[in-house]
Amino acid sequence: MSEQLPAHLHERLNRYGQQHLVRWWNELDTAAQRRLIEQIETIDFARIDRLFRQQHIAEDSDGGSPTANIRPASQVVRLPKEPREHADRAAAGKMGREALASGKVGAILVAGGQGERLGFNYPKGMYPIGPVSDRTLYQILAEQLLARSRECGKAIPYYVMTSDATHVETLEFFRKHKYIGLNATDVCVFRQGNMPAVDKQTGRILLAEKGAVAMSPDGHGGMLAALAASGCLDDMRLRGIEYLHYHQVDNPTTIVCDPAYIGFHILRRAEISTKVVAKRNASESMGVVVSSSGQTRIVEYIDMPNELKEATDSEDNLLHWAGNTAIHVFSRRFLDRLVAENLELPFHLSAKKVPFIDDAGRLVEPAEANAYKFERFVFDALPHASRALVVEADRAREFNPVKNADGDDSPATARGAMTRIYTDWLRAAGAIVPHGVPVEISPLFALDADGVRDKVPTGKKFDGPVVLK
Ligand code: UD2
Repeated sequence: MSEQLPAHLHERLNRYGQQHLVRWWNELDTAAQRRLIEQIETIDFARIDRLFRQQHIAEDSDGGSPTANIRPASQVVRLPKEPREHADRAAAGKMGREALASGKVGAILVAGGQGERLGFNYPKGMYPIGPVSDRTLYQILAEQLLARSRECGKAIPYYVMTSDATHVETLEFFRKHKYIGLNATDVCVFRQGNMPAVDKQTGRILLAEKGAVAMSPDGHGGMLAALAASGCLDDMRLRGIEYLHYHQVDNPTTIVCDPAYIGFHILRRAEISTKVVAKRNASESMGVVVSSSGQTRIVEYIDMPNELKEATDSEDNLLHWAGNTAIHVFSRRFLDRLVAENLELPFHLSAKKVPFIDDAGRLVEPAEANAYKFERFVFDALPHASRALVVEADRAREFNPVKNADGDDSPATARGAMTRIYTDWLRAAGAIVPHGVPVEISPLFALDADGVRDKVPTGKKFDGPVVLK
């Protein structure tokens, strides 16, 4: 018995030229028909249509590029050099620890990405990155949060954003690993929304199977709607959370809930803060923090013309040096306000290879980008902030992401960075670590060099691979 496609859906599909989505309707069993109806109900066809047309207008005309009158980021808290700057950073650390100790701080982990570049068939957070222990990215980041909670004497809630691509396996991972020692009630795993992929030429929505639309996560900017829809924003309010430390799953050297960073955010009365590091070179694939008509913004690397990427100042340094680490602090009231104002972050279209079912019913694996995906970027909230703070971070210490299977920003470079950081801590504590000996320090043993100093006797020699935990 075949379900009838509801008349209102038929009419909507016809109106937007998307009736091919039900071409295989009669081949589907009732359950598949119901799933397809559910998917089609979630699609805002008018928005997809508009976004596709705008993209073609943008492509056809030079359209007043988004980087018309940008200036280098202003109001940056640079890495401390002068004694006063060190004193400022110490005061910020004190303020941050007070906020942590009074239970005002939560953490957001974005882990919904599909991690295509890594070639790993599970959620990226499950990637084994510990240089000696092979502990996963999820474990290393969650252990940091647990260590920070113990240090400040207050549970820090972890809001973990997943997508259809990562949700089930992430939930299973945390359950299987007993939430890495965190209270299960302090880990809120919430799922972001999806957007369909469309054919790059025609704008037609693609089918991934005869009975399923090709859907992808709607970008880390989907976090705003997902925090509201999942009740996580209410949960933050109920817990008295005022500040959220936001970080990506791909960077094991993130200083999760860095007290000085949170402290600067509070002292400078910012609504959103962004940590930046100096880009390695002009062509590095990183968004940059800029000022544009008095507002702080982030321009993604794909939107930045080369002449701007390569522009230098009188000392031959990159004019647009402030690479976006995607480590933010958000004031919860700022997020509340954006949701209350129904702020719709803009969608960015990116050309991708998306397998699809062709008109003859065959699955096609395209050799080149055949489709557009639609993503929201969380940093597009920046222009809506009354004050947006930019804080420089020490790249070698804090920014060593896992993005590519090899080369730059790969598991090898991240493991190398972790070994270097942990070796530095041990040597600073007076231990002896011969060159090339891989050492690993769990956050539960120590969060920094000071923590190691308290636990490792001076002169202790490490002559083989070791995990201190
Ligand atoms: C991002 C930034 C880039 C730079 C770099 C730093 C964007 C568009 N670019 O590049 O400017 O800051 O990071 O490492 O942000 N994610 C979701 N849901 C999604 C998409 C992504 O949760 O729908 C998460 C993903 O799990 C990861 C993070 O967002 O933790 C970054 O995702 P990405 O790999 O798409 O961003 P990338 O590395 O291209």
